[in-house]
Order: sequence, then structure tokens, then C-alpha cells
Amino acid sequence: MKTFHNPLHALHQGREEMFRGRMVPCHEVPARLDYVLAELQRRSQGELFTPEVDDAALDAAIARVHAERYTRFLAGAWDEWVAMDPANAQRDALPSVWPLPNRHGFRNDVLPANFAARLGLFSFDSGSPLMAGTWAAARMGAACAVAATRSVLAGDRAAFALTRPPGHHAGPDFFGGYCFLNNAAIAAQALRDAGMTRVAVLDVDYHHGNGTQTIFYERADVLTVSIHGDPSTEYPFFLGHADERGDGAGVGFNLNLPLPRGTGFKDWCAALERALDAVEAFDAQALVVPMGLDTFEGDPISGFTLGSGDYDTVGRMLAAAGLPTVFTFEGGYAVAEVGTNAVNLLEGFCRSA
Ligand code: OKP
Ligand code: ZN
Repeated sequence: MKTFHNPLHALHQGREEMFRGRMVPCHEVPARLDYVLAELQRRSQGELFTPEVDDAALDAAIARVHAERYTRFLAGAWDEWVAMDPANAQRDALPSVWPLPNRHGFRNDVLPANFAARLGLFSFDSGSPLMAGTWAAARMGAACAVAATRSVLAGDRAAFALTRPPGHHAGPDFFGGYCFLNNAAIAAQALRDAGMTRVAVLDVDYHHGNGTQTIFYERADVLTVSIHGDPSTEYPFFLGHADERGDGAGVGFNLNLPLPRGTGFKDWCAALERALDAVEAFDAQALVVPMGLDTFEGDPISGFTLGSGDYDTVGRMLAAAGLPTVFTFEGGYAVAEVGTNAVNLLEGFCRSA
């Protein structure tokens, strides 16, 4: 399987995130990607590429998923942050105030003049620091997703977009959960735009893919399925419940499979079987897998107990869907093991594909 990796990923390197009233070191670190890349090389798992960027085509692919005023905000955010106070150049940008929709006359059509207000308007948490290189890194990540999609459209059975920051929490006009551009959604939409009539997204990250769900919630042409920690106790909390089935034309085309913290591989597998049944019933023509490895037993911020060897089985089960597949790299914070776990999954897939 070809891997398209992001040569600019380390431009995004947050220092600290807010967690329960304290600033703690970021979990989402550049070494995560470096470990996956090294393991792909060590095990000679497929060819490695960096994406070729056609600026106009890339911006068009991003604009199919994200609102123009949001990408414009992201592109200029660092300069605006520093313009607020030159001393800001020494610290990452983090939001600290958010509008409450439907409360105190909040109007979503009026952009606040103050950058601190816009930083809150376009985000949902204070755990996702933004810095000088965030936009360049995230945009090149979208280029990886587009390149992986193109390789699948050209006939490859599967391809891997190896990039960070991750993407599945990013919505049409919001960042959060370490995510800025939704690479998996960009891939799914690019598959649709190339003529695939039905595309399924099967999110196996520990955290619910709230961004992806939001992007496709009212659509019947993209099925979104997510297996994740129950949002009543787990991040991102406000979406991901089993009764969220889609809206309007999209009713029946969103499937959430929340599982309690502590779930092991046997029960997780049963959820994956259900997810794959839904993909099959949908008659998808292509599959996008936001691949989080934070279901691992050693993950420092998550609560499932999959072992390293289990990822081989996950890869084989995903391959059994028999679909052209784009993988995007999402979570996985047991840094030293994330390479092994990711490549176990990809190798398992390739062996049965
Ligand atoms: C991003 B991805 C929990 C803190 C949660 C945010 C987690 C973002 C996960 N103790 N912080 O889905 O892996
Ligand atoms: Zn996650």
C-alpha cells in the first residue's frame, strides 16, 4: 500500500493543552508520525511518497468540506494572534471564550472583530493549540488525503494518508480535538466528486468522529460509522450517542457504536462486525477509514484494551469489506507503540486484500 506522508507535519508542534484547569504537555506530538514512518520503512510496508501539491485543486478539495470563512480564518490566525500582542509570538494560540448557540442573542452571521472571539467561534475546546505552522501543516495533510484518494481512484486497492495534526474532530467550520482540517472527510468528498456514488467512512479511533459526523449528517451519499468510547463519559462528550442517526435526507446514514470505557477486543470486534454489516448494506463503492490507534491498551488518554497483535485482525476484517480504501492517520498517543500498531493494521489489511 502506498503511503503519502506530510513533510511539513512538524511545523505543527503544540507545547501545552488545557486539561482540567491545568496546562499539560501536548499528547499529539510530531514523534507519533515519525514512529509510524520509521516502522513502515523497517518492515518495507509499501512505497513512501510526499504529495505533489496543485494549489488550486487542493484549495478546491478543502472548500468542498470546510466553510470559506473558516479556512480564511485558519490561514490568517497566527498573524492575527501575534497582531493582538507581539508577546503572543512566544506562545501558542488557545481559545478561552465560546458563544453559546441559541443563547443571549448569538448571531452566527456576524464575525466578531476581536480575534480572541473568532478563535472561540471557530473551535470547541481549549486543548488544540494553534501556532505559526499549523495552517501549512494541516493544509499539506489535506494534500496527503487527496493524493491517497487519487491513488485509489487510479486503481490501487488502498492508500494511506500519514499526516498530523489529525482530522476527524474538525467540522465544516470548527477545530478541536487536535484537528483543524478533516482529512477523512476531504478524502470521502473527493471520492464522491470523482464519481463514486456511495462512500462509507468507518472511524475506528477511540474518540467519536464528531467533525465527520457533522459534515455528512444530512446526506445520504456518505455513510458515517464510528466505534468509540461512550460520549456520556468520554471526549468529545456532546456527540456520538447511538440515537444520532442523521437528519433530513441523511436519516439512517449515520451509525454510532459507543462502547463503555474498559471495552476489550472481543466486544470491540463485535462492534466492528456491526459496522461492516452497515457498510455492506449501504452498498458502498469506496471506504475511508480514519485510523486511530488510541484503542490500544497502553494509550495514556483512552480507555479500550486492544493489544498490538489485535490490529492485524482489524486490518484483515477491514480488507474483507472488499472495497477501495483510503486510510487517514488519526489518534494514538502511546507514542513508542503507535508505529507498530499502525503497521500491524495496514499489513493485516494488505495480507488479506
Ligand atoms: C483526538 B483524537 C482526555 C483529554 C481529551 C482531547 C482528546 C482528543 C483526541 N483525558 N483531550 O480523536 O485522537
Ligand atoms: Zn482519538
